Amino acid sequence: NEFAYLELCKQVLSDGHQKGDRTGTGTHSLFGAQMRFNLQDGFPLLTTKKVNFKLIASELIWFIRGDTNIQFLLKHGNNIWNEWAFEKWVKSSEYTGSDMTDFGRRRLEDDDFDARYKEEMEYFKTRILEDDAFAEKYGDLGSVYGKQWRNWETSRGETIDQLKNVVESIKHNPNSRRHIVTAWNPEDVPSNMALPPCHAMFQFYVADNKLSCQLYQRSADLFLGVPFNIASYALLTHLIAHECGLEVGEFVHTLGDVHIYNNHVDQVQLQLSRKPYPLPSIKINDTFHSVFDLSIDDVELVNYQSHPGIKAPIAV
Ligand code: THF
Repeated sequence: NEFAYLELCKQVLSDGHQKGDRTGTGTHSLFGAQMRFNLQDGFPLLTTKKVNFKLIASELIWFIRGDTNIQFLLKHGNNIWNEWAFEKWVKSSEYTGSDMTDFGRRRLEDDDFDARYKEEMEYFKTRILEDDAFAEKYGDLGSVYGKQWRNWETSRGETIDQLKNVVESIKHNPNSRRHIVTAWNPEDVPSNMALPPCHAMFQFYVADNKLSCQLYQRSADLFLGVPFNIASYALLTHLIAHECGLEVGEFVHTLGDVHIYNNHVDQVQLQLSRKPYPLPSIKINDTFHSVFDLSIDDVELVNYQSHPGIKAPIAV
C-alpha cells in the first residue's frame, strides 16, 4: 500500500536539505530513495488524498500515442502540461498580451497578476483547441516523452520505436535484461524540449510469469508529481502485462533528487495526518488487446475510496 510513499514524505521533511531550485521556490530535498509497490496488493493510487485517475490515464495514452502536443490532453480535459506550452507562447514574438515573465512565481505573490494570467491561459487553451495551426506551433512541447518512447531519432535519420520493441522483447525473450525505454536523450536535452524528462528511464523484468517495472526518476516533486508517476507506471505495467499474458509483479520507483517544495509542506503534513484506505484495483476491458490501441474506456478504476483532494501550486 502507500506506506512507502508516506514514509518517504516524512523522511524528506525531517532529513531533507534546504535546497534552492530552478523554479526559485525552494525545497526540502534528499538524494537517492526507493519505493516498492507490489501490484498484487492493489493499484497504487494514493488514498490519503484524492488523485484524479482519468488525468493519469489520459496522460499515459498521450505518451503511448507518441503525441507531444497538449491539444490531445486539452480535448480530454487534462491541464497538467499547460504551463510548459504556455511558457513558449508568452515568450514568442507573436504574443501581444500582458507581460507573463516568471508567471509561476508572480501568480503566487500578486492576485491581480494571477487574474491576468488566468485570462491569458483561457485564451491560450481556447486557441489550442480551436486553431490547429496555432496548436501545431505552440501546443507542441518538443522532444518530450511521447517522442522519445515512440520516435527516437537516430543519427542516421531513422526512428526507433522503443516501446514497441520492448513489448515485443517481453513477449519473445522474457528473460532479457534489456527491456529498457529511455526518455533521456542527451542530444535533445539542452534545447529541443520544454522540460528535460524527469522519469528518465524504465526497465521491465519477467519472473514467475509476472511483469515488474523499475523507473529511474532524476527529479521527483513528491507531493504533486510522484502520485501521478507511481500510478502512471503501475498502469503501464498492468497494460503491458495484460497484452503479454503475464501477471503483474512489482513497481520499483527509484528517485534521484526527491523534494518537497516549501509551499507544499502544510499540505504534506495534512496528508500525513490521514489514515490510508485499502487500495483500489484496476479493471481492463475484455476488448483491450494492445497498449498501442488503448482508449480511455479500456481501463477502469474500481473500489477507490480516498480522503479529499489537497490543492497545491505547481512549480514552473
Ligand atoms: N513540474 C513540476 N514542478 N512537478 C511535476 O510533478 C511535474 N511533472 C510533469 C511536468 N512537470 C512537472 C507534469 N505533471 C499536476 C500533476 C502532475 C503534473 C503536473 C501537475 C497537478 O497539478 N496535479 C493536481 C491537480 C491537477 C488537476 O486536477 O488539474 C493534484 O492535486 O494532483 C511530473 O511528471
